[in-house]
Amino acid sequence: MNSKDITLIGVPLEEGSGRGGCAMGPAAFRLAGIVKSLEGLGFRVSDSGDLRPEPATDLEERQDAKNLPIVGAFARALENRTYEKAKAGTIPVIMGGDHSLSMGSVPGMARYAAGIGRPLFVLWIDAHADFNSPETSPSGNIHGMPVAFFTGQAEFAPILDRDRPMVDPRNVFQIGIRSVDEIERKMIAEHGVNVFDMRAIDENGIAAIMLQVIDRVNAANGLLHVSLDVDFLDPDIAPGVGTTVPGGATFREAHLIMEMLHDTGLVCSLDLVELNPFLDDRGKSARIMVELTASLFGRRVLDRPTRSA
Ligand code: Z70
Ligand code: MN
Ligand code: MN
Ligand code: MN
Repeated sequence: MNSKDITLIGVPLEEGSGRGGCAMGPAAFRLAGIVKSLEGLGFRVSDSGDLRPEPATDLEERQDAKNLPIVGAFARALENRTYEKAKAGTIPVIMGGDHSLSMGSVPGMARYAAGIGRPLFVLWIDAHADFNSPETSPSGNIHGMPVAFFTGQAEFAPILDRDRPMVDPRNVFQIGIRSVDEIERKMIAEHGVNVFDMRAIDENGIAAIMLQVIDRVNAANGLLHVSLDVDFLDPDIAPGVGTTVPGGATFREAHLIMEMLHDTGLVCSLDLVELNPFLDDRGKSARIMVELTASLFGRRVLDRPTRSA
């Protein structure tokens, strides 16, 4: 999208992750200078503050989907806020919060995309596939379920309208995957999710993978939602996350993804998730996430001719 307006949406949600800390994420992104850094790139930035919904009284507590009343309430509030801000012509940037928030942001963008007659694609940048359902989840933590939810494969409670636009699982691209549960592995294959695991990155390089993704979105005249989980990055450079997985992406690989995406003009919205400031090392994970956001929105070292579609 070529909008020069960004709306920040704070989502202090941690109940999907099974531990405390992610609720401090929005404050850490602000402290790391996300507003100034985007303004410096020529954007008008409006911070819409933090969502603070009450737990939903119509959703029940259950062991296979922990804290559903509050996670569901956040999903509802965020679906709405994301949709409204996109419809108003701005680019929603969601500051999490744990990854269960994508049960709100992605459906909100799917509703927006359907309204303008374009397909929504999702780039899931994560160590995890997050394709569990309450039936398959080993932990009951909802942050391991959002992809199954927004593709319509885990309709575990009336959280959002069942008739809402879903994302076609074949329009989901996952990059950096290196921790997948047994049943989850079968599910992503069965539903045609496009998965580029760490081995694919090592064998082909990030650039070749990104060109494939970009070509697919371009060919369909799609919109692209980017969902960036801190644990995509190697724990050495980004320790501020509850579920560190060894063998993550380098600083250079992550920046290259963002720079290539910027040049396409296809990105309509962004989730920044799983930052846990309580586990961070002097703010370095918050800072790297803000730097990656700046690269996505056009920070570059040198001008270069843009690659034609
Ligand atoms: C595991 C589960 C997960 C993020 C951990 C872990 C899921 N597959 N997702 N951290 N972001 O419990 O479902
Ligand atoms: Mn995740
Ligand atoms: Mn993850
Ligand atoms: Mn199915």
